[in-house]
Amino acid sequence: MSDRPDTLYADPLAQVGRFAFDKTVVAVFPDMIKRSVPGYATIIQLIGDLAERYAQSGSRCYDLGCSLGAATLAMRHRIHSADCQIVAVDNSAAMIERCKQVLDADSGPVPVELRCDDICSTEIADASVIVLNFTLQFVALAKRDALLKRLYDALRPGGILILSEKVAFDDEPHQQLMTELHHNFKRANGYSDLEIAQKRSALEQVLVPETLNRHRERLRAAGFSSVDVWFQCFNFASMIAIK
Ligand code: GEK
Repeated sequence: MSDRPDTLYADPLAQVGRFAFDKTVVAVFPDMIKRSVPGYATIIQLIGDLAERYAQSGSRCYDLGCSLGAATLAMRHRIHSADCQIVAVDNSAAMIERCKQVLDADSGPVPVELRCDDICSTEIADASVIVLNFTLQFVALAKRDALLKRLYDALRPGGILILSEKVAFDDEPHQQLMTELHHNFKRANGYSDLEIAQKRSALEQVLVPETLNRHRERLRAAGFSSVDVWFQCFNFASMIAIK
């Protein structure tokens, strides 16, 4: 996977536009996500572990908002159940185009169907594993309840949803502390204060985080019986929900 350094926000911009998953972002995406999301590599590796454990024979495993297919690859190399298929979906044509090259260069044994589609309307059925790795945060708030209900309905009994998100906190001092620790993480990874500020402004109203309690409520309302956090670093968390 290409790993060009992310310098998209390094120079002062007269006007910071809305963040979009276009060709410029795709070109630097592996570097951007690794330097911006604490725990990203660990979460990807553990998605492989969870897929190995929960994938059911003859079922589908979904990577929703797959970007360049990191979670898809992790699952592809760990699933041993017979006749599984991975379905990787993203609505950015630029992401899908590059993801196809990444997957073509990989010889993992599980077949992958790659779809350029909106996860809110794409067909999802007969699933044993569904991954939403930092994707729900980009879906309009008004659409999140219906999407999660649909994912619950598409899962087989015993199936798992892995939901990773940037999260918000009700307690203002704690929110402030987590934001500062996250910005320190980005600084330690070579981003300047200008880059951090411009990226933050680009993501305003594009990436909308919710509290862990709100996520728990939504997952329970969708029908999931077992819901909890399995990974957290600052304001980045991953939850497991089991049907
Ligand atoms: C990873 N999961 O590397 N339908 C389809 N795709 C969408 C939608 C939607 N409605 N909204 C956003 N996306 C990946 C990382 S990145 C996270 C996921 C980040 C896609 C969007 O095009 C982008 O590729 C991805 O979700 C979010 O494990 O950049 O912080």
